[in-house]
Amino acid sequence: MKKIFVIFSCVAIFTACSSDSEKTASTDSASTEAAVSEAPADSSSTDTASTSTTVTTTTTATPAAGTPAATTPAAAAPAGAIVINISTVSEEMRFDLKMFKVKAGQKVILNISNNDSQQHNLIIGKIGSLNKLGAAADALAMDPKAAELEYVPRSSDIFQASSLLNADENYTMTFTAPAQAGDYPFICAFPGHWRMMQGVMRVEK
Ligand SMILES: [Cu+2]
Repeated sequence: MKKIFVIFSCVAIFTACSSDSEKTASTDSASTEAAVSEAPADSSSTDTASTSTTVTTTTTATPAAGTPAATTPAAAAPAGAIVINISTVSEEMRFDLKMFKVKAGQKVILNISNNDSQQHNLIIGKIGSLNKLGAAADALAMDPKAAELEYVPRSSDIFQASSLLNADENYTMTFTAPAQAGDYPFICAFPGHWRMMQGVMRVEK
């Protein structure tokens, strides 16, 4: 009899937990699709703790069974990864970071938040490619396929690119930093934006 009761309560707890996490998941991703893991970017406002939370949520895309995860969030952070949060600044046509630094070969998790009412994206180019990428971005204004391309120019100088972000949309870019140290320019490639919306990812040895 006792056994049955124990089993029953386990099932009850499990059901409660999993329906809970479903609820959180659906409210968080209510905004739209695009972003891989948009939840943490918003809800994490306190720095150090949130950094690890962000990482965990990125890796643990499906909550469900492993309920104990809730109490040990930092565990799944990829070793040596760096988390960078960058946002567009509302009404100012710029990113809030002019530069961020990463280590060569390091795993990078770049959380991009579009806090502006306009659409923006973020592309990272090869060393020295700023003007070329800017020109390619401006040329998109004449390209009938630009929207389809999410305003990412067709260019071999692009190292990483986000999708086009609507107002209040977030995007998480995960990549391995280049092995070669140097300054890698990033811009918003929506035509005309790059002159204001640019910065540098500095890769250090
Ligand atoms: Cu833009």
